[in-house]
Amino acid sequence: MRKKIRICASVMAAVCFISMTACGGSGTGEESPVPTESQIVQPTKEAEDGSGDVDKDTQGEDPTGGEDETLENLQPSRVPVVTAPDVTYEAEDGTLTGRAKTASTKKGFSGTGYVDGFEEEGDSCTFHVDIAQEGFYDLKFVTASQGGHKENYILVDGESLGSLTSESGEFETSTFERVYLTVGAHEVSFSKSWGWVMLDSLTVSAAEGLPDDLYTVSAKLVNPNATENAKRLMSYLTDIYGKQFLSGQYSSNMYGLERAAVWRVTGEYPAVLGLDMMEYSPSRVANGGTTQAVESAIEYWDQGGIVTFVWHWNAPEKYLTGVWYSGFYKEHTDIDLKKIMDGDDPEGYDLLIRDIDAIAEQLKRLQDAGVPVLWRPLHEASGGWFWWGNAGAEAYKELYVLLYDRLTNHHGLNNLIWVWNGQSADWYPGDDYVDIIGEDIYPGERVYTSQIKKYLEASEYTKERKMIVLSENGCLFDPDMAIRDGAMWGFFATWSGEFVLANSKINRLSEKYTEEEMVKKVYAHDAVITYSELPDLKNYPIRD
Ligand SMILES: [Ca+2]
Repeated sequence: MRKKIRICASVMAAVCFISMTACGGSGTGEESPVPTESQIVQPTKEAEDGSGDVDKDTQGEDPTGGEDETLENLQPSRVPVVTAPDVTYEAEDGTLTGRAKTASTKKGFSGTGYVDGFEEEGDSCTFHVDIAQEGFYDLKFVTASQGGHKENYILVDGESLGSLTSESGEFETSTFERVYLTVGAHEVSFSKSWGWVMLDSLTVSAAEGLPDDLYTVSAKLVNPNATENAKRLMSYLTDIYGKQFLSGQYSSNMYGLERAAVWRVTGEYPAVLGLDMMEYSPSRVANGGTTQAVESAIEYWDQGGIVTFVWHWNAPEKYLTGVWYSGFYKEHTDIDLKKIMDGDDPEGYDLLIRDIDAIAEQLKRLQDAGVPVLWRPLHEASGGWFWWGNAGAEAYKELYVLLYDRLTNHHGLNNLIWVWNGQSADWYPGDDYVDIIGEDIYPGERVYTSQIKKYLEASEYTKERKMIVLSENGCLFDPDMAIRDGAMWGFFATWSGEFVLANSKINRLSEKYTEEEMVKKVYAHDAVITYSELPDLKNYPIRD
């Protein structure tokens, strides 16, 4: 069965508003949220000449597209487990740059000392590692913090692998799991991000194989009353999990510039459209905030796409102390979640319920239209930059469960697939409230590594296997590296604005975070599902 969908050019132009939000610790979030006239987008090339029309195949007979044989080949390669013995390299024997210097005052080190003085950008210590057997290795760094939680960069041969965390004032091991190393010489660098650590040594040891059941997840949703369409969507996600990645992109709406920019260079649209409930927060509505996010989600689902919603929950008016449209950041509100959850601010509790009920109305519109939602509220909590993450894990978990209960049991919202995005085991609310685990990762500019470390960490938040997704990303990852490493993110969802757009008013791709060649590679990759490759989700078979 073939189905052709036409997008009306005039509608496309009329509803193109700029996406104005940014997210988390890496976002900007300070721009005016109300689109001005100058932000109304002019018709783009494909809108004018109709080249933006979407052809969409559906595969009614075989919803997986009959590619099972190919899929088998795409499963993370079972690279043989390395058998080489551990080798330890002392930091004091490494190559130091900038202010990094050897020291021996603090006891507990191995070798003849350690390295400190990581103070300025560029301060680093490089270990020269020799590898005799190709495969995956764990890099075990021994560090001591010079004052609480610290994060610093790890690079292998100049490629960033992400951040290494040091917590203790005593020398302790922090492991970077599953780093792929070829035979020969490699440079492993510890480079200043936050600085203020003492680096003692690096031990390179053979990594264990991945757990056999890493991608074996249930399609059963935590809400026993989940709608058919929610079950169908989760069944599809489960079927492709461990084999393929769904492409995703945050954008202000279906015709947003971010999607158009991806299409312009790849000829493909993302399978998942990322949207925000932010403007439905009562304190934004009161200030004139408007959005068409729900309408757009309905249209996208109707046209065969998948939608995910985050909620930048703008705190109730009475707690806003800074810029009203930044009222989800802790700095712009004096709301005390612990006080509210402890029963010491009953008015605050009522206001939170009022806000939840306002969002429930919007989610209800989606449910009434048959739209299942990959629902990601209270995100990035453990980072502490949002007010819901600023009062500790316990208050957050109480709020998460309250939100789940209110939406599910009070409002009867059964179209939600719950994507938990607290990003720390201590903040996990329990298996009964989570369908999918999301990690948001902004590794820097043009860092295409798989982020396997975060993937494996997320897999250990719970004993029951849950699907793991990259719920927000800055740059894209290289699918070949992810498959090799086993970082089989169920979907990715690139954040909006500067992460994709070179200019906030036209659909020109920015190469700051991801180069055009990599965007093309990702969207053309056999293991990446684009919008045009989605099956007919409204008739997809429901798995147990
Ligand atoms: Ca040492």
